Amino acid sequence: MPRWLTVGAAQSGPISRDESRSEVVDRLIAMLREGHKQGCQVVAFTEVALTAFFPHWWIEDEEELDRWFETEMPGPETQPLFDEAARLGIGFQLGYAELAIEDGKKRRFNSSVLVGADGEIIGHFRKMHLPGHIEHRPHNPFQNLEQRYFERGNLGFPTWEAFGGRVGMCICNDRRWPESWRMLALGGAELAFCGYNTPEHIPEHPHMDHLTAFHHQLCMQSAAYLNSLWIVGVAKTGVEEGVSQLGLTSIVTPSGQIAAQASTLEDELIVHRCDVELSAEYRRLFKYERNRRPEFYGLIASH
Ligand code: CDT
Repeated sequence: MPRWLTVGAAQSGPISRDESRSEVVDRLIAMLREGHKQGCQVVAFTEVALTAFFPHWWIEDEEELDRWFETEMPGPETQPLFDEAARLGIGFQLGYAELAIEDGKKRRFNSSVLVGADGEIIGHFRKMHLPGHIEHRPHNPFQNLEQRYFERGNLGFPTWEAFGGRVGMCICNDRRWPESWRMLALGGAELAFCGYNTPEHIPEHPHMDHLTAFHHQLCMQSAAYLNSLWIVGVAKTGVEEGVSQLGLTSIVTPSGQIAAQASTLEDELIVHRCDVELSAEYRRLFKYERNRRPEFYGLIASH
């Protein structure tokens, strides 16, 4: 029996450095409404969806850095997105920079939330694999300071019952690590969301630039097939403050095939009616119960 879930992937075009949260939220709401018109039950937004991707700049002043982060979710500027989603009865996934006070300490994470059709938060994820560098590299055309501005996530790769299936999240660089997908699959994820900000140019390895799109597709399609799950990859794309970013927002089936893909470098919603049961069918085909066992590999995995 199929389990239908209509999913939207809401790609963001560039966000300028001085664009306000409210202006960005309006853009996200426009895509949410479009998703509702097209029958989506859930719409996924990208990584750090509320601002320009600030790890591309060297920021020394702590107060200035903090302004790129959300201290509450929802907060005053994001509440309209939650309200509109609840009004439309549609869920969403949102990536954002999170500033939390934990153990009396200020902590910064690259995070995402999964929100139900009632506007309530179902799940929270913090990016595990942080790319880039800590120090200023003034000779590079742009920075990649995620290792400076964020801490590694401390929530693991949880999964949740949501939208008629088991759902997980990872964020951008997490997609390049088989362990991320494996943990999600061991947690039973049948569908996973992954937002990304991926520059087309790799400053220290320019001879790899032409492989950026290939490596992205390779990760998404192989991860979907090797773990029998749907993957919804959502880009921040276009030329953002001088950094050209990959598009190719796509919905990939557990067969590894691309079911839907964006064709622009702007705000664009793509939609696909996913049969979540296809994940279970591939797992039956490969006899996951018998064959996918962490102890085969000496792995310690919670699932
Ligand atoms: N945001 C993010 O994680 N970006 C990285 C850039 C890495 S450069 C190889 C990514 O994996 O796409």
